[in-house]
Amino acid sequence: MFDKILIANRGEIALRVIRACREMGIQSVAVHSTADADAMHVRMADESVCIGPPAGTQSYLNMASIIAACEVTGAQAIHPGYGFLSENANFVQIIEDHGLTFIGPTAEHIRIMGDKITAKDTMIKLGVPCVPGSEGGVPDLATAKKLGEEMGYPVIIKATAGGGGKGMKVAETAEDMEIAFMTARAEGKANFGNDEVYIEKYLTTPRHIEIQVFGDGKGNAVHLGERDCSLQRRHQKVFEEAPGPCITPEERARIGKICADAMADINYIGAGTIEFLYENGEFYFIEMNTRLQVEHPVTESIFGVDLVREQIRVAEGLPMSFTQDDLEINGHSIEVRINAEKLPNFTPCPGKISQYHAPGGLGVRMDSALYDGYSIPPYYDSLIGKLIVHGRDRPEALARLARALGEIIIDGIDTSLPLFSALLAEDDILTGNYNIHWLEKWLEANMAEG
Ligand code: MV4
Repeated sequence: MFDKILIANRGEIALRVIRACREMGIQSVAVHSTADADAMHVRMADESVCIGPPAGTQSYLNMASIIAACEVTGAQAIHPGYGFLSENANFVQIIEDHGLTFIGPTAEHIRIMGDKITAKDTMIKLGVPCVPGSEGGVPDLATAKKLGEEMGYPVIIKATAGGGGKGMKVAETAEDMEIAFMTARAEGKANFGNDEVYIEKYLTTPRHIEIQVFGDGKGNAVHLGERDCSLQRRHQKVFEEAPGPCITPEERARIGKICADAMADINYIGAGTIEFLYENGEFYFIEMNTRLQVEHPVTESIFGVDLVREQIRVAEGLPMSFTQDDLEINGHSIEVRINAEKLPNFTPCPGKISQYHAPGGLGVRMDSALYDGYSIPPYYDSLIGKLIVHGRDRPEALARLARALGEIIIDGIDTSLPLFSALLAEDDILTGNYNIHWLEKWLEANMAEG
């Protein structure tokens, strides 16, 4: 059993992990950059270690400093949160070489899922439905054109190492193929040092549905239903909900079992998310994330489980505290991501919080590291809080979201909060009638970016 865990992250997710540690009677160690000396995660942890200057590359991404912080404090395990080093297979290897435990999947699973061609090939073999497309990588333009003709346009060319929409190009017709193929390749090379690409049929109006999975690393795995994360801007999620408003219990059980069985087959350990595009009643795998995700609280809310506690348990070699049969959905949950950004252009807006008041009451969870007088540093992600609401059904969750949005006070900086009140006035949001393009179209029509 761990006595002490180091959290290699900052902000709300660091607090999230510290909270789980405290409930489990485990000591927590915060690490921080010089810019974060006054951050809430440093205040809340049992101990803290400064690991470097403000830039993420020199602090929260600095593996040597983080390992040294473990040795200095006697922490036996590292929780990576999300982002930073959470999906870095080399980091996992180094942690293990130092006799420490990474709270997360194995280096091998991170590596497999980090390369999208390998991930897709693995999922096909495990019986997970995928988007029709090339078998593996596409070596040259001639092959790409041949595949385009065979599959029928539109198609999408994706860099195997891609992420965040980088290295991804749609070819609407054969005429677009040369530019799309060459651009996807060049972006893969420039951003990830890997020019390998693959091709898929382009789905025009899907929803983004992701399945939460969890494994014990010993051949047992469960699913915790889906989240609908279709409302995105520039590949950043804005509003997430569980269960998905368009997914039936039968569909959930079917795709959930496929995912859980796949994870059991590979002895997956810890939390994972299997991402699908969902169109016309069909699920198509696109990628897998081998980390705890930002939006995990909506799943926790409807299942009444603590995913971080479970991550720590399985990392200690303990079984999960539930089986598939124990997992039952209770009600509906919605999360909105509060960013320090100025609308309408979503310009990052760091600065000093002159007043902060968190919303509360039944069915309201506010995960944030803000406090009165806190200065948001300009060096990191603009996410400053997540408001998660839970209700007995979707209308109750929506009403609670509107109510909680009315209670929040974040003064001194601009935030994305006004966006959510505006979204709640839209019929399509109230009825759940949206797909991956809905938000961008709505912003174009309603925000008139300057
Ligand atoms: C697609 C697609 C349509 N067809 N693949 C975007 C980022 C990466 N995670 C996968 N993405 C997409 N892959 C096929 N075959 C459309 C997208 C996509 C998207 C997916 C999920 C959420 C928002 C999106 C916004 C634009 C494009």
